[in-house]
Amino acid sequence: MEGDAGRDLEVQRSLDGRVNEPSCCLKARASPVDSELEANCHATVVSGWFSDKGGKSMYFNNPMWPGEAHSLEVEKILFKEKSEYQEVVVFESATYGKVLVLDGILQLSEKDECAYQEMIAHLPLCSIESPKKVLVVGGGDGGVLREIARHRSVDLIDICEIDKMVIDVSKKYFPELAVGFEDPRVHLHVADAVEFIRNTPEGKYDAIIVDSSDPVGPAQELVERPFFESIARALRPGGVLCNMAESMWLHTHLIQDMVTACRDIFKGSVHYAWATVPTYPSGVIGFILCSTDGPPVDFKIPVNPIEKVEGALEHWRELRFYNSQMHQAAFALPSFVKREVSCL
Ligand code: SPD
Repeated sequence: MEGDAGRDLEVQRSLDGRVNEPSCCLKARASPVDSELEANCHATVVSGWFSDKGGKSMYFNNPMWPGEAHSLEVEKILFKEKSEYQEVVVFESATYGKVLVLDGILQLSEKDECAYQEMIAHLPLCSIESPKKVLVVGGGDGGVLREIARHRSVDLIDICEIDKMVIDVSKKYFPELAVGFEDPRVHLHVADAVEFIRNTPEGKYDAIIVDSSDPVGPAQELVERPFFESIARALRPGGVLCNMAESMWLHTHLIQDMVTACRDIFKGSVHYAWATVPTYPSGVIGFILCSTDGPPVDFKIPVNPIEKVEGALEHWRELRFYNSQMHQAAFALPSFVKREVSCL
């Protein structure tokens, strides 16, 4: 129920003396879809606001950003269900469009998803000549696939996502991202990525892109050495990895651990790049870029500039964030990062 009817409901509840009832519960009761969510809507939304909370809370124990909460005003909860792996929530926000949340952590908003998906895809793919075979780990929303599809040279895009519910929800609520699944070069594997990569033939991929959630719970394995070792094995000589690598404002220790592991395992180059994404904690997100032993890769200068890739700028929709200047700028690091993370 929308508009007047919803407002009436809110007034009526107040007259009933339930003035402390948070508006999210009132909104939840105002439509048939949301009423199923009523009992649990506090898990993610309090008084009409979603908060990406660090530290301990009633439902989450997310140690990634203790002492902070990042909030968006919620217009309406559109979906909330527990999959086999995590709680999946979609809500309409007041100012960032629809938002996808997994286990209480914001994964993307329609307004700023372009920055993350474009950078994580084009930083590696524009750093090598004619990428052909690409693997995406995670990325079940399809946004990274949409970006990879801009590269005509690519003839195979494997994606290994563990949670089918993320894919289904994205197809329903985020068609601008899920359009990535429509490309005929895409082969979907709903599976555990650790297992999948372990069984991948040696040297199969030119590029691997790890678009994971934060390393708490099941994604923890995705920042550990054995996983990086399998990735290095699955890449051809001079192949490249681009791995989501958190925030330089919040996670220099984690970044250091990843850089150290990658320097040991990948015998080519290892670099850190970053981009602004306003809805992520601290407003930035980083990427670790590595190449295996083989033809040298200079990540800082795109040898395969997107502006020269035929049809890339407009494929499905215009690029919104990435260009060759942003590529080069992404590798400039603040002094404190250079100090705190050695070998960068
Ligand atoms: N702190 C949130 C990091 C989210 C990384 N994955 C986002 C998925 C978008 N395709």
